[in-house]
Amino acid sequence: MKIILVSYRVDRHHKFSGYTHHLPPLGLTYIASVLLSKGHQVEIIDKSLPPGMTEILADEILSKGPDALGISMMSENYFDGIALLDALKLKQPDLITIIGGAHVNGLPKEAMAPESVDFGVLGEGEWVFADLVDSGFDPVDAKKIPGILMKDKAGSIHMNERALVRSVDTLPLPARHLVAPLEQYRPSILTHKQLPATGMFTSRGCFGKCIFCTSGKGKYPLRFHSTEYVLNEISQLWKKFGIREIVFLDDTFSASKKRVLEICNGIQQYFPTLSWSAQSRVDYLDYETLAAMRQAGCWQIQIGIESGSEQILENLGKGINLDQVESVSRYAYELGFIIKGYFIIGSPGETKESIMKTFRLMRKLPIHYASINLLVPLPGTVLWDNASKWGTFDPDSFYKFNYLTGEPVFIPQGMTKQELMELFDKAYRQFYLSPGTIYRNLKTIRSLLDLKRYLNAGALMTRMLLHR
Ligand code: B12
Ligand code: SF4
Repeated sequence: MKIILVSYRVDRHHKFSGYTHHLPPLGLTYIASVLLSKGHQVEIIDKSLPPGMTEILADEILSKGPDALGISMMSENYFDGIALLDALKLKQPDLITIIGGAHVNGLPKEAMAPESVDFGVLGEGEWVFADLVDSGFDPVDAKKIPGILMKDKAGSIHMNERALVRSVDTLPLPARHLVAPLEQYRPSILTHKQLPATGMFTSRGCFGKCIFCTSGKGKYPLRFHSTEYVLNEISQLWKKFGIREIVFLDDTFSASKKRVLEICNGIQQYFPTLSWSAQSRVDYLDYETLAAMRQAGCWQIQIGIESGSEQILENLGKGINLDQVESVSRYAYELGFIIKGYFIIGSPGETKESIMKTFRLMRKLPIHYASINLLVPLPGTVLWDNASKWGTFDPDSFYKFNYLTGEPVFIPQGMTKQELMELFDKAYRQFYLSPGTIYRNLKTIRSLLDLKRYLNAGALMTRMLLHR
């Protein structure tokens, strides 16, 4: 059977678009590798196109003669995906269409509603997709597959229990050879030191309970790849794809100290010139872990700080405190990491005063970059379920559900849209124009790429300033 897997979004040129990662759609490469192992023919199409190109893409896809097409959807690009499915079904009504991804996991029944959707997958799609193909898309057999979403004859949506890959080491390595040459992808300029660079996972899920995050509702328990699996994947990236830098995309890279120390040992021993970065929670980072990571080539650590107000951290269900934030930042700075902190503005219960606390914290910490985002309630999160109790929110504006527009979609009670936008812009100025930030970043410039990274941070800030 010929299967095409698609990741598609219309590029709306948001003001920060140029600064984000451009990485292969890993979820699709995992699904593809399982399908390939079962002898199916699979292609991956990964496109970000200017408006007005959907029909052309549909023709390109159909010229490949697919029997079935799976498409991955985040909320932001859900309607782009549906427009593509509509165009495809109009031209080839017998094409079987399957949807999956973060948006489908958040709003399964609603996502299935359009006529151009035949099947969907709730949860992790590797084995579900393969079982569905093996069932020949027969409705009676398909209905028994865990994680399946489908339409009954009466038009209602049938939904099985969420699918999870329990033992993640059973997965074949992702079929990265099916996406464009890896050199054509690159992490954001602020997040890589050398090229070619790519993304990789060493675990899935998170034990956090952050109300704004799709990983945070206990739906995706933490599961680790073994150190052998991880080193084997790095080895493949190094030898087969020539990758010299890795962005570990795990939700919480250091969730198991023992395993991180083992991975660091392995990297140091077998790939001593590999450079890499990772993100983690501050309550799962200590000096010893950070030191081992640094010694093994990790140059950037990304930490979710979110707010300078303990009350807001509590409202967000973050489960960390400001003392942890301060000590981890200082350890990381001492060890020579470039530190990127993630911050949120406009959380439930937020006031001008709490935002000022965040500004003060941003200036106080020895961090190099701040990624400051307006809070976006995403489907499938606790925040989504309660957003209208905690503020003003329009749940139908999916295409705005990204952090790139700078336009709030959620306004906490007691604040206005105007206030939020002003404080959001001010946050960037406050951080990037502070003498401490400028000094710390200037100190890191040792190569042309470092200089480029620094100038890009400057350009990002200038763009913010000129925006209004
Ligand atoms: C890496 C990543 C990115 C990369 C994307 C790289 C890429 N090309 O895929 C970058 C940095 C570019 C990115 C950008 C954004 N991201 Co992002 N990202 C992630 C992250 C950390 C990992 C995604 C991943 O690869 N997971 C591992 C794979 C194995 O899981 P998966 O992708 O979910 O796929 C599995 C299932 O979902 C399912 N599945 C997925 N697709 C399909 C398709 C079919 C047909 C089937 C059957 C099944 C299926 O099966 C897969 C295998 O198990 C997730 C968080 C997370 N932990 O998942 C957020 C996440 C997906 N991102 C999110 C968001 C919001 C964004 C942005 C909108 C943020 C922004 N910049 O404003 C943008 C949107 C960009 C875009 N539209 O392309 C949200 C999405 C929530 C939502 N409802 O939409 C998430 C969940 C994080 C969160 N905040 O909770 N992201
Ligand atoms: S710690 Fe990070 S990944 Fe885990 S639930 Fe919180 S925000 Fe999500």
